[in-house]
This record gives sequence, C-alpha cells and structure tokens, in this order.
Amino acid sequence: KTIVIATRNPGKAKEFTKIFAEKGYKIKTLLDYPDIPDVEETGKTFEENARLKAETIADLLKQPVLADDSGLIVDALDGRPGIFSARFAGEPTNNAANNAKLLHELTGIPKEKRTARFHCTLVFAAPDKESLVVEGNWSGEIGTIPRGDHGFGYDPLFFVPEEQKTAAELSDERKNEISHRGKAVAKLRNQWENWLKN
Ligand code: ITT
Repeated sequence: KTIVIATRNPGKAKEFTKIFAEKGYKIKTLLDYPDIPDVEETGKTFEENARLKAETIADLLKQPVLADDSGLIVDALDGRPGIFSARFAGEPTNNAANNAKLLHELTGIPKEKRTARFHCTLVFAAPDKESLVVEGNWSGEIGTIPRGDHGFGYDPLFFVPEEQKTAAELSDERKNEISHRGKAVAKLRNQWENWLKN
C-alpha cells in the first residue's frame, strides 16, 4: 500500500512518512520522481494551491495523489506570510532567512500580540474523481529566540503555550499528534479509504 504525496519539501515528507507508516502505508514523494516538473502555485488560497498540486500530479501519474499546502498566519502581520510562507524571504526556500525575516518584522511587538497559527489544507485527488479536501489549524505564539532542532520551517519560532515548548522542541510523535498537519490527516483518515473505493 503506497500513497504518492505531491511534495518536494523534505520536512513534510518526513512527517507524512511517519504518520502513514503507523497506518501500514508507505509513501512516495516527488523527491522519488525527479523528472516531474514543479507545479506552479498560482492559487490565492491554501485549497487552490493544494488542488493544483494534487490534481496536476494525479492526472500525470494516473493514480491517487495527496498534496499539502500549508503556512504560518501571523496576526500582527495581517495574516502574512500565509500562502507565501515557503518563499517569505525569496526563492528558493531558505528556512533560516524566513525565520530571520519573521523575527525582524515582529521587532518590538509584545508577547500578547505575537499570536499566530499554522494552517494545513490537504487535497486527495484521483483521475476522474471529485477531490477530497480537509484542513487543520494549530494556534501558538511567535517567540523571540529560535529554540529546538526537530521539525522544519518556522517550528523553532512557533511557541505552543499548552506544551510550554516550541514546535521544534516537541518530539516528532508529539508534533504529529497536535499539529495542523496531524489534525488534517486525522480527518482524512475517517474518509479516504471509502473515498478510494468509490
Ligand atoms: P511543496 O509545495 O513541495 O509541498 P512547500 O514548502 O513549497 O513544499 P507550501 O507552499 O505548502 O510547501 O509551503 C509551506 C511552508 O509553510 C513551509 O515551507 C514552511 O515554511 C511553512 N510550514 C508549513 N508547515 C509547517 C510546519 O509544520 N512547521 C514549520 N513550518 C511549516
């Protein structure tokens, strides 16, 4: 049992591998298909971009494909970087530069105004089928010093009050239990085996 995930982000790939291994599935990502070109993310929403990735690659491979479009929504920045989270500091994705830019833009903003959330929209697409769409959110606060070396992306700056830790200080298992991506996958699991059969 193999699921193809339309991502080239190694951080996402690692999380999905772990999440789906527990369910008895193997995953492949676009890192396993170097000849497939990048899908341009021209949508204006997480869902539009996740659909673009999942539906384009499902048509190309003629098999079911899952895609994740996700990002960090910061209240004090009117929701930025949002759908532009991967390339906040420019192309190609540079996590260190993204985190530095985020800290810089929040200079002088007090703790109580540093609220943010991670969002994840997952789209499962298959040829000649209506896509399945689920989402998950995870609330936190943007810290002032990066902490922890698990996870990826903005995790070292994403402080989770309930855990008194940044996302990068959580174990991989714990992050998957409570994260935006973990919650979205939990919703997907209730529906996708039926969806694949019909
Ligand atoms: P693919 O399109 O190939 O999947 P991408 O990184 O370009 O990879 P997105 O456009 O969905 O994917 O951007 C997601 C960005 O949001 C990601 O690069 C991180 O900067 C941030 N992000 C999403 N989920 C995150 C998480 O769990 N922890 C930290 N940062 C996250």
